[in-house]
Amino acid sequence: MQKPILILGACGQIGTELTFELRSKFGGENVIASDIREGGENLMQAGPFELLDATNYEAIEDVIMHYEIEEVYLMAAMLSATAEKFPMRAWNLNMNSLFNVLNLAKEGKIGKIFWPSSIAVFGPNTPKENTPQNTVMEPSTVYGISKQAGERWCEYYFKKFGVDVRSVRYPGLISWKTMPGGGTTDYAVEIYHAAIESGRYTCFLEKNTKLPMMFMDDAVKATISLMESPSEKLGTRSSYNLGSMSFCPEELAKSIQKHIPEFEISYKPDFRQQIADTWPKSIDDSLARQDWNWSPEFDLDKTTSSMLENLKKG
Ligand code: AKB
Repeated sequence: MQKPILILGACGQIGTELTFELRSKFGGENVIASDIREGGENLMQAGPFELLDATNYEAIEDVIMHYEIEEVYLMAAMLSATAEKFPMRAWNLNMNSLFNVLNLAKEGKIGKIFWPSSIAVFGPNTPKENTPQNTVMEPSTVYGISKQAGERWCEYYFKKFGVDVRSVRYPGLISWKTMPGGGTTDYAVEIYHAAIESGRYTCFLEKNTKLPMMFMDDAVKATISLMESPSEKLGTRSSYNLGSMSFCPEELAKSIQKHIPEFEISYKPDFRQQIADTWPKSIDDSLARQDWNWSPEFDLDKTTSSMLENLKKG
């Protein structure tokens, strides 16, 4: 029998889709969605929903005890662009929420944790192409520093206390159900909405800024498949590199023009350009492929077809 799962940050870009998928797999009543704010009706009505602040240890503990939670997916975080504006808030949210779930697991109150890291753990001195799992990191953003520190703490809690924590370094994620909020890779979602609504888009990154990206279906598949892997197969307890496709805004625009030939893009880089310039262009994810059979399904054109088709139905 499936033991209950708690999603913290269920109303965000990844949290929403993860909640839908876990509910369809394990039944609505076994997946408790929670967030600091209310979400869409279909998320709140298809199973239990709790208003919950991921930085409040006692409140999380109460929910865990009430539902007899076994697994927690901690999806609440402040992303790269917003974190540059509110460094201390970002540090507090990103770190305290992680300590809360790590400590609950250390005390034996939950069995397994998923915590997302990001390509933002890498920095300007990291090799940019085919970035290895283990390499120079030195992140230079508030968000990247919090994710790198988080990775170190995950590995520490695993080694020192046997906490079963699992993680991937997500690239930019592209989805149509929920908008991303406050990230540097958000252009890759905004552009599809703009293509349909107005036929034009002004991009906040330069046309040749290549970044690792992934379609949401692949990201959800990776997350669940990592969580279902036997513990002894997982040699990495900091966070796994996770790759799929890499492209720049100009290539994305060309992919959209195959469906909407009159689509126009222009470029007006802002402060997010400096963040993107410090991140990898492509990722070596051979360890994830080897340890838990990771393999993505969506390339750029398949992503574009799915995004445009679903947004048009809208
Ligand atoms: C962001 O742009 O901040 C995120 C990320 C790559 O972690 N999408």
